[in-house]
Amino acid sequence: MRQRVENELARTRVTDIHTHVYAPAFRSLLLWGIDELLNHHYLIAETLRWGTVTPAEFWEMPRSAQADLVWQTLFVDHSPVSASAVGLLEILSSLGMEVQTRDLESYRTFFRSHTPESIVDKVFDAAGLDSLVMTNDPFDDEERPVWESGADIDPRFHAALRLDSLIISWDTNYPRLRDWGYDVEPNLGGRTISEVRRFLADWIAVMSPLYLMLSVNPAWMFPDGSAVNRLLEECMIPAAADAGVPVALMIGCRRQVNPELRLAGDSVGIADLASLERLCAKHAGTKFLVTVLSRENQYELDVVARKFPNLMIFGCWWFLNIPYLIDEMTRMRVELLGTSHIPHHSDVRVMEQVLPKWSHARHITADVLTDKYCALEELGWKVTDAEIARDCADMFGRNFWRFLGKY
Ligand code: RAT
Ligand code: ZN
Repeated sequence: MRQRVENELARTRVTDIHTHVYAPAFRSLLLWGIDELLNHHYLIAETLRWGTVTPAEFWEMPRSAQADLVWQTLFVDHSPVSASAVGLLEILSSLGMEVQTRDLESYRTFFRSHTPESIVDKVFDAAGLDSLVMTNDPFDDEERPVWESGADIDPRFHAALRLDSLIISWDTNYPRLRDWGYDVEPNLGGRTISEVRRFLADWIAVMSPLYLMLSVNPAWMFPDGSAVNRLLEECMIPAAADAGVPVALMIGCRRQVNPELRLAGDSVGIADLASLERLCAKHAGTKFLVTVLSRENQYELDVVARKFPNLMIFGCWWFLNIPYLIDEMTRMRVELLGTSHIPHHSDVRVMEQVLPKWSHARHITADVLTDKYCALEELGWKVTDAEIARDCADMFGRNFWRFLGKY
């Protein structure tokens, strides 16, 4: 049974529904190569724990020296046993490098023989990826001009319109909307709501996003009359409805608990998922794609998903994306929801990271499904290869496209 499940999973094509990588048209925004892999913020956080340099000293260093320090600290001075460190070695190994040489310069040489396009093709092929979804922010000054130039974007890279800059950072960013010709007021008065709707419609027309996305902190309560919820309910949800796309919510990240660590400075907190229930109930006609950061919320999230067909839960987000917790969460979801969920997304920032992410996803899903199918066979229920293939295709992509109404 294990072999049959593995065979089908090896053939299953993946849609990676949330990442932070960009199509090659976005040029330097597409991160790839050994120095970027070493400078991933997950590894930076682990390096700074050893205290050989302060965060301030680290940020002063040139990029390649930062990568050298991460390598020295996490791979030479200590054994690379954390999930992120193992993941890096898995990348090197699956691209054909010898990890035992521990020769950082030879890894640099390997990547120098590639181009962004060649590395994208190589990892899409090796990871069995059909397509992925980027995270796209019109407030990003490097990203916006690429969209405005009408660049030709590799069709394997879909857009998602991320609205944290607009909604969570409203107080900082509303003046930029004014600069761009939208008549908005800080307190959301006057024409603000309709002008924000116009802004969203304009960017939806430019990006054709598969969904609109927002992350909220664990203290998020719904409803509460806050500016965040007004912008969510009066702008984001209606704009998504007009575009016929879901609203994606990521719940439970406490941003910048240690700002010195920059991107690595965010933390986690337990959220109140009764708010999510009230949101799904009030907006029954809206489809919500949701992931939650706290391990403690996972059981509750699965139960909420049982109550609301307009809620599709996805992925093992961020710190949850370690084999130990992916296994736990996938088992619990399968037992509570069958195959009607999206168990994995990669959240990668550096292109090659999809390799270990999706090999773990396949491996752990094989463990879980094998146990379940074996239990069925003990009851006399025979599972066909076609049924195994169907279940894998659902969980690795089709449930997403079906939820979008595009399958
Ligand atoms: O997983 C990450 O890399 C985080 O830094 C976040 O970007 C998070 O996934 C998010 O989308 O907010
Ligand atoms: Zn993310």
